[in-house]
Amino acid sequence: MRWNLLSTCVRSSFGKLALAAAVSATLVSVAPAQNKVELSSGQLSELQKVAATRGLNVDDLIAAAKTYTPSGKIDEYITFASGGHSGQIFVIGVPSMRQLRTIAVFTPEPWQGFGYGSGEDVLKEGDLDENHKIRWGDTHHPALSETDGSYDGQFLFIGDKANARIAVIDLRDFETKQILKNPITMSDHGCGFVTPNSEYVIEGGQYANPLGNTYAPIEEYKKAYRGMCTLWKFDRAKGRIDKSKSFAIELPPYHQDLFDAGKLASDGLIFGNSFNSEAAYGAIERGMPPLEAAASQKDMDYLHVIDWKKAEKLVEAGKAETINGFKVLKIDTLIKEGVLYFIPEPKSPHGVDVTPDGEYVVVSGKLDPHVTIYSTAKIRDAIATGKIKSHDEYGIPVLDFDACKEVQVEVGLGPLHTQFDDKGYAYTSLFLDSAICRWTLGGKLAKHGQKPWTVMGKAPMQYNVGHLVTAEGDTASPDGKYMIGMNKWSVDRFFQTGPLLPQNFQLVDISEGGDKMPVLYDLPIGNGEPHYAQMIKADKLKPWDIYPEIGFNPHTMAVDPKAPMPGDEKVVREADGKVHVYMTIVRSHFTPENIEVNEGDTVVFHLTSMEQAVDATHGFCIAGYNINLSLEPGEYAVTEFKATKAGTFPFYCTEFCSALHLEMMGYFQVKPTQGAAAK
Ligand code: RUQ
Ligand code: CUA
Repeated sequence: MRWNLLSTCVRSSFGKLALAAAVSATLVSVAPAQNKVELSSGQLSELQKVAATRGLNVDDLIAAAKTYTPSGKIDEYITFASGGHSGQIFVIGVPSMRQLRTIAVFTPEPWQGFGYGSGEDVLKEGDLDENHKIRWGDTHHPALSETDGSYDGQFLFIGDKANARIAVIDLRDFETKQILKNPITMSDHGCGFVTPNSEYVIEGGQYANPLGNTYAPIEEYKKAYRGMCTLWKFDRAKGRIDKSKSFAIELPPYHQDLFDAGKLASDGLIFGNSFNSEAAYGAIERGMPPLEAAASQKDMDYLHVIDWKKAEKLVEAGKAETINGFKVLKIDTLIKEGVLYFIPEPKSPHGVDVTPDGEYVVVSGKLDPHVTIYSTAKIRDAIATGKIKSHDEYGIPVLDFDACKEVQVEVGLGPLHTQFDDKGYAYTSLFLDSAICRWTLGGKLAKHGQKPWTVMGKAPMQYNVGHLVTAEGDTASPDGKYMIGMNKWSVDRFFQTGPLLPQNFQLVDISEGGDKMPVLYDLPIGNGEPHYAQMIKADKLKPWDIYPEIGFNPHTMAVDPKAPMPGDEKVVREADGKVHVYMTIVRSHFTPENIEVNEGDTVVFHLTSMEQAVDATHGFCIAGYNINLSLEPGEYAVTEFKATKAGTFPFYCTEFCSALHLEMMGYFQVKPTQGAAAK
């Protein structure tokens, strides 16, 4: 028989497809030896019909086959993407690009019961003070915990640029365990990035502030305002940051931007870039140039090089000062002890990314079509031999640019961030070109037969790509294979959802070399503006399917002594004067079902889910009191509130958990007190 070529959309590339090659065969086989797919002529014409009606070409069919993940099959990689100003983290499977979960971090989220009667302590820890609650965040840079420079799948950290905060997420239950407010500044950006064994989580500042969150007139900017880089000490056994062992590095009031920790060859160093080495602070109202112009006058800004192992020793030796209760190493100490050096970098730089071998640091220049590649060996040598060209206004030694530079590669317009693969390639996002540039690395990572530091090709992005992520692409052992371009604009890619459009995550196949980088899938992100992401091999994650024991408190990661077990259910007024409700939950029943308190009582609900079946989650909401909890199998939750409103308030389960889910309810009644009844 003869194949009828697709009528609407066949491109010449159709001929490339194996199926079409065997034009006169009745059975056509598609390569993979271990999973031989055979299409009968009937199936092939069915496929052609579907393609024709849906307007798909052969490349589309191949992309679909590379990403389509049949029901029940699990993705090879998991991506943790920052949720931007949604304040959350998105969990996305690769290559299917299915969104698996949102992790509530800085913003209350009712489905997870985060911030609606539970998780309050975590959120509170991140408040400015009692009167200044913060209930959102601008998440930028998630960082997976590392062992020897590679992801270990245990913890996840992320910063809040808007309020200079950092959060710790435990990947056993994907829940936020800790939020800390930086005590010395109000905004950050390069947060978080981990040192190779997660000894510290790095939080680089952004907009300079008088340290300690105090006031100083703006005219005193150069004198009173400072930048910073904070090293949060991570206690892996506890799964928490230890604030008492954490410290900050004082920096000049340039706007520090992104940071990365050295590894292998550069272990012990931290690299950070900065813009606004002009120390501009705006004041267009007073006839000065606008900030964006004033901050872009000089040709060079400064790459910061911090020796964190030396800094740690100085802190241990008591050389830090205390600002707002937090240890800070001041600039003069850093200079005297040789902890901090600058290297010129082309103006208005953005990303700073250490190569997998730790031998090079790649810095992009937003206003320069090059990436500048510094050799970490040359940097160490310049420090050791004192190749100091000048000092900045604050006396910080500036190393000679040429002595530290390895090479510059012209990648295109608006370079921002760089990731790596297992084939000796680097990938740099180009914001203005709306593309990702693939170029070859030099040194030990240069692959035989390729010219180092050479552009291989570009993958077009739709549109305005900011960050990008490749599989384990910022570690000592990248996988390559997949890349996601994280595009700020989507313009014409999706249904127009009013004037506010989703962002566009584009999955790119980077498994082949040269200039081959086909886009496989577009995933609209309709929540906040994502920034960075990390993509980890799925089998490195070992999440719990249910909590390990009944009565488990996710905030203490232990069985809670207060967790009620069957037989303990009761409503009692305890010595603290509060009414305690001890409740157990199991399909499809709350015990007790009727609860009555007096108006004005403080009520504490202790709830244990007795469930042991995977995915048997119950919700618990109380009408009128802004409460909704989520109780995963085995979980214990506690919520406390004042019964200030008299009346009858049904409570019910918010998860469709069983055939009798609608019957899973009860009444919470608040009896009016004398005075209230009279009103
Ligand atoms: S940074 S787009 Cu988004 Cu925090 Cu470079
Ligand atoms: Cu439990 Cu619905």
